[in-house]
Amino acid sequence: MDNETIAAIATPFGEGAVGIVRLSGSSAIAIADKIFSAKNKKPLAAQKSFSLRYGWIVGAGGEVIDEVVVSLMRAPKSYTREDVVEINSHGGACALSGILALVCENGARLSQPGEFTKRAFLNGRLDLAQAEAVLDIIQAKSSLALKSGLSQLSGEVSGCISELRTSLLNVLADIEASIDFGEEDAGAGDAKALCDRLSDIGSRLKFLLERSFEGRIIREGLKVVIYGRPNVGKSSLLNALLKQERAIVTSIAGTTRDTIEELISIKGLAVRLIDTAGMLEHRDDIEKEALNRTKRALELCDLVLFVLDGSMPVTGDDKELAAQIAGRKMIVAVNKCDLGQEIDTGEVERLFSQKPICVSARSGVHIAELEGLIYKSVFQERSEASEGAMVSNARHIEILKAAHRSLETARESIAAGLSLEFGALDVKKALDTLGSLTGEVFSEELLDTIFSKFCIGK
Ligand SMILES: Nc1nc2c(ncn2[C@@H]2O[C@H](COP(=O)(O)OP(=O)(O)OP(=O)(O)O)[C@@H](O)[C@H]2O)c(=O)[nH]1
Ligand SMILES: [Mg+2]
Repeated sequence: MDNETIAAIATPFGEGAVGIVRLSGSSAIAIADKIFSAKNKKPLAAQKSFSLRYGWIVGAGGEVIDEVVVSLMRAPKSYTREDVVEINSHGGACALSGILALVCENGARLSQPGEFTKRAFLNGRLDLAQAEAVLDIIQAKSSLALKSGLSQLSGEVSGCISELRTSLLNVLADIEASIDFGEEDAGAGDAKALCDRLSDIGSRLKFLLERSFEGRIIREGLKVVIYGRPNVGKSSLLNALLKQERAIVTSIAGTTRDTIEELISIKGLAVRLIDTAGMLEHRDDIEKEALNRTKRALELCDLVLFVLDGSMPVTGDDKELAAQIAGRKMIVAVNKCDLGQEIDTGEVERLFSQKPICVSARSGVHIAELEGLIYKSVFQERSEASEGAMVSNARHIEILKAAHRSLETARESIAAGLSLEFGALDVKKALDTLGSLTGEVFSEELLDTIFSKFCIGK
C-alpha cells in the first residue's frame, strides 16, 4: 500500500445541503491546515480527535472557496485507521470541486473507487466480508437488505467462517500429526473419526449454503415475472401491487410490448415486478422483440406470477404458456374475480399442481394475500426472515461451494484409505478458499475486483 494521502468527494454529485471532501493519510491534517482558516485561529494539528472546527477554506490567493466545518479523526481510531479529515462544505458542485482541487494542489492525490474502505481492510480495521458489507449497505434497496448488510458488517458472517476455519485447522493439525508419526494412512478407527469431523464441518457449510438463497434474495430483491396470455390483467396486477397506474391497461390484447420493471417493498423485502407481453406468436418485429424480452425476463427471475382470466374457461393458450414454464417456482393467480367466475379452478389446480389464488386487480380483492404469498415464497412458512449469519453475496456463495467440494474430496480420499497427504492437501485447499471470503488469503486482483465496484470517496 502506498503512503500517499488520498482525497475524494464523499457525497453524491448534484445539489445538496452539505457536501463532504474526505482526506485520509499521514499528511491529511497538514494538507487541511494549509487551506483551512479556523475561526478560532488554531491549526487542526492542535485539535483533538473527534472534534469539529468552524472556518473557511481559502485558496492560494487568499480567496474564500467556502464556509465549512471540518472534522478530525486521528489514527488509529478512524474509518481507515489513518488520520482522516472531513471538510463539510455547502453541497454544490463548485464548492466541492474547488476544495478537492485545492487539497490535491497541496499534496493529496485523488482516491480510487473504494480506496478508503480498501485501506480500512489493509490496515486490519475490517475483514473482506465486512468491507463488502459496506457496499451492500450503500446499495440496499430494502430494510431487510440493510439489516443483512449491517449484520455482515458487524462480523456475523466472518465469525461463522472463522469458527469453520478453526474446526478445519484442528482436523488438519491431527492429520499432520499422524503424517509426522509416519502413519501415512489412518487406521480404520481414526479414518472414521476424521471423516465424521469433516462431515460435520461439511454440514455446517451446507446449512450456510441452504440459507444463502434467502440471503441472496434479501440482498438483491426477489425478481417476479408476471406472466400469462394477453388480456388476463397482468399489467392491471402490476398496477394493483404497485398501487399506482404505472403500466398501460386496455382491453386490446397485446397492449404490453416492452417489459416493465418496478420495485415494491413487501414487509421490507425488495420485490422487482416485471410485467411482460403475453402473446404466443409475433405478428411483427416489435412483438418479436417483446417475446425475446419476455423470454429473457423469465430466464432471470426467481418466481413466476402466472395470471389467468377467471371470467372465462382455461384456454389452449393458457395451457401452452403453462407448459413453457413447467417446473418453475410459481404462484398462480386467477384474476377478475369481481366478474362471474367461468373458470374451473379444479382444472387450474390440476394444470399447475398447486392451488390458485383468486384476485381482482380491479377491486383489490386478495391483493394483500397475494403479497403475502410472494413474501412466503422466500421465507416459506416463517413469518419473518430468519436471524443469524446469512451469506448473501455471489462471491461468498461460490467460495462456500468450492470449500464444500474440497472437504468432500478430502473425506472420500481418507475413507478410501489413500495416503493422508492427499486428505491434508484438500483440507488445506478448503481452508484457503474459506480464508479468501474474509480476506485472510487475498490477491491484488481480488481486491481490485471488489473495490472497483465501490464509489469514489467510500
Ligand atoms: N373486471 C375486471 N377487469 C380487469 C381486471 N384486471 C384487468 N381487467 C381488464 O382486462 C383488460 C386487460 O387488462 P391488462 O391489464 O391490460 O391485461 P394484460 O394481461 O396486461 O394484457 P396484455 O398487455 O395485452 O398482455 C383491461 O380491460 C382491464 O381493465 C379485473 O380484476 N377485473
Ligand atoms: Mg399488459
